[in-house]
Amino acid sequence: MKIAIASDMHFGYAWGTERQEDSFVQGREAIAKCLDADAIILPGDIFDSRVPKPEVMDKAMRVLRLVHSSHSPAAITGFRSGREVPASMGTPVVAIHGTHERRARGLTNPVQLLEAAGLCVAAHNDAVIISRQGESVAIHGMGGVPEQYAPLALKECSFKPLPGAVNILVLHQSFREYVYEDAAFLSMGDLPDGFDLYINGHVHTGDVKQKDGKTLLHPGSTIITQMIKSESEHPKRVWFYDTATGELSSESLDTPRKLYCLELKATGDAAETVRKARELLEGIRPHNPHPLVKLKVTGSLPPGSFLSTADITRGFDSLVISVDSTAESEHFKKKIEILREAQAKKSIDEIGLSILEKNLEQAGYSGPRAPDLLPLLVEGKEEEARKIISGQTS
Ligand SMILES: [Mn+2]
Repeated sequence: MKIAIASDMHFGYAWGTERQEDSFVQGREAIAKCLDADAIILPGDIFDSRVPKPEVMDKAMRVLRLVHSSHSPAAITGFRSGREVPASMGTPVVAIHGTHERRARGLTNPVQLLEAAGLCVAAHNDAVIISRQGESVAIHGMGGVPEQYAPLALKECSFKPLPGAVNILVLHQSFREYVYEDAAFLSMGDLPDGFDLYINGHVHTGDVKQKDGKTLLHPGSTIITQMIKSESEHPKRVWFYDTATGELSSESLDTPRKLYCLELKATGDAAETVRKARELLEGIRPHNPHPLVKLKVTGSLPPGSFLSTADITRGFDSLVISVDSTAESEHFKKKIEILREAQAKKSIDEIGLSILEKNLEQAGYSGPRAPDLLPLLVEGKEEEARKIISGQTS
């Protein structure tokens, strides 16, 4: 069978900005390129937020409805959980929720909404069996969980390859070997043995890793979100897995914006730096859609001087520019560094969770449900959160 993979489409990303259509344009191209496959896997972050606006839901559903226009010879024939097999969706789509879509137990996440609309099946803590003429592929899935809980959550799912089938395990986490060196994060060694392919969403740069006889595919995102060099060097793409040969191949997308990562060392005063930055921007050839430009300014400016981003970007209406400056005076630099450090290592969710965990610790609560509490509090479900803390629900 030919299994297509399109990850991290981030529907709704940059909503309300010049880039608000990007996720849908690129997501549509990705899905269209997957339509001749037997089945499609979406390894999380299909949406950019856990409660997408109806406008975002509408556009996303119209993209995913493309699968109804194709007719795969393969079909969903069962679930590890034994739940009911849904009606045909043209080409079967198997999805997990990512970190951006995760909500507390008992609350509906947007991937479950897609399932309710007949646009995918959610594979979290389950395995979806897809069959074609006697051949079966079991797609096992675990949706994104806060990183420090991933090793335990993976164990609790007790994934085992299904005998007689090609087995794929789909996750949405950071691996400490490849993302951040953090001992609490998931490691390749935590992956259950015996799967033919491991797929991990979350990482926005696509590549294939091999370790201890295991093949781990990071499909990468279909949209540029980070504006970093690795995203400008690797194409945005969809992947294909041939279950007969075990081969992975990819097809690049044409619709993503071009990304330019520029660097400038501040030498003279602020005005001189602005002039040099504008010279660099003038060197970028116009293109449609408008290119993304990340301009990094290093070096240092005279004490007390301040670099005006507005002065640099004024008039460049056909570029989407982001200026990142470390050339401010020492006083600003220290403050910026603290913020940057906090942002780079942790998402807002993770920062929120660690603050909550500290408070719980002080309050003497040491139960395992802390990751469920934050989303409940965000939703204003204080009574339910209180019940968990007081041990009234398991
Ligand atoms: Mn993502």
